[in-house]
Amino acid sequence: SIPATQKAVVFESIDCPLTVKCISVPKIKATEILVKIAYTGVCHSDLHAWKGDWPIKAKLPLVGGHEGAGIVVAKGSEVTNFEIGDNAGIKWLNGNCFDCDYCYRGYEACCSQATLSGYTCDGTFQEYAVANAKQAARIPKGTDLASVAPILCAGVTVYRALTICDAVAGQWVAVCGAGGGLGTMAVQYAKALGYKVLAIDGGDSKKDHCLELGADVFVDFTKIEDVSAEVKKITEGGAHAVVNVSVSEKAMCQSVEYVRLCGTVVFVGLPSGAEVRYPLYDQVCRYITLKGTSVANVKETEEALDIFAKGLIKSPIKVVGLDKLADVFELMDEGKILGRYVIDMSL
Ligand code: 8ID
Ligand code: ZN
Repeated sequence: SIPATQKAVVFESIDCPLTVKCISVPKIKATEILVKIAYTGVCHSDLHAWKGDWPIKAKLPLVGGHEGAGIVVAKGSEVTNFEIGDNAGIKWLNGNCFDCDYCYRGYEACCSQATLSGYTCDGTFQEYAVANAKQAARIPKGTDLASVAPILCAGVTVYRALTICDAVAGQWVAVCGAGGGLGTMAVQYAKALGYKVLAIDGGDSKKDHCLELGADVFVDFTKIEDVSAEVKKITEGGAHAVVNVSVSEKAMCQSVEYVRLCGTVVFVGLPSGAEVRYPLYDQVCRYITLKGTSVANVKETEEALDIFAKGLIKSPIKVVGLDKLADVFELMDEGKILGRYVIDMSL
């Protein structure tokens, strides 16, 4: 049976204390499911939301979180694709209209009706969370819900970024921010897609982490003076593609320098207030393509989960209770996390 109240972390205001509170369990609409969250990842976007880093402000008060894996405990009258007891995943893209030009073309995150978990609607830092059934992720029976949680944002986002980066198997893809939550997934999905991976991040523990996950080489931005020159040297002319998941304006700008002629840079990370400036001459005469992308659509989510289900992607996680969210945010702000922290809602 579904209780009337539950525990949650509520962002009351920007930078507010992060304490576990008791709030009402949300109600669902006809098109929605109610998911009992077993595990939820902590993404850097949750930290940006809490800090108010981005131009479009989050709703307040807000329940953050958008990498929630759990079990369907209630469904609306119009829901046909989930049964009570099924696994389900709640992602950043919580719902959309599925009936506009952007949705038809697979750009579901561009839908004017799009709602975002842990940003424009309440997310997964609560025991029971709501999602539109058609947008919620279908997670196969028997899947380890703690390990799959980071796939729901980090995994699907970088999978999409890597499929639009214009590289083909055997070519160099540079992953900048490779040791963090998205980077950890990007290194592995890039290998699964057959790319040669040049991982960029800082420190020996990140180096070991990335090489263990299959990166071909590691460039340490804290030790190498000229990262762009180093990348061009290793790749003999520059990376064919760059997927940049760092939280650094400087690193974003650098990727335009070390991408190869005719190459593509895919921007994913969203450092506060960042602007990327580069010589127009370079873009024109070096034939460079710059892309931005946000999360993934239903189809891409299915594909990313399928690759995970085949055992091709490891999920290096540390599991803590909801009361440790403030500590996780602190470590994340300092760039100290390898892979992902995942919250066990039962702790
Ligand atoms: O759909 C999207 N576009 C999307 C989805 C999910 C997350 C975008 N994001 C954004 C987040 O909001 C955040 O801005 O991607 C960024 C990375 O999220 P994350 O992977 O969850 O963050 P993290 O675990 O803190 O990892 C960031 C890594 O970047 C490294 C850090 O050392 C860390 O490992 N890094 C930094 I900060 N500066 C660097 C630099 N100069 C760097 N790596 C290389 N060079
Ligand atoms: Zn995220």
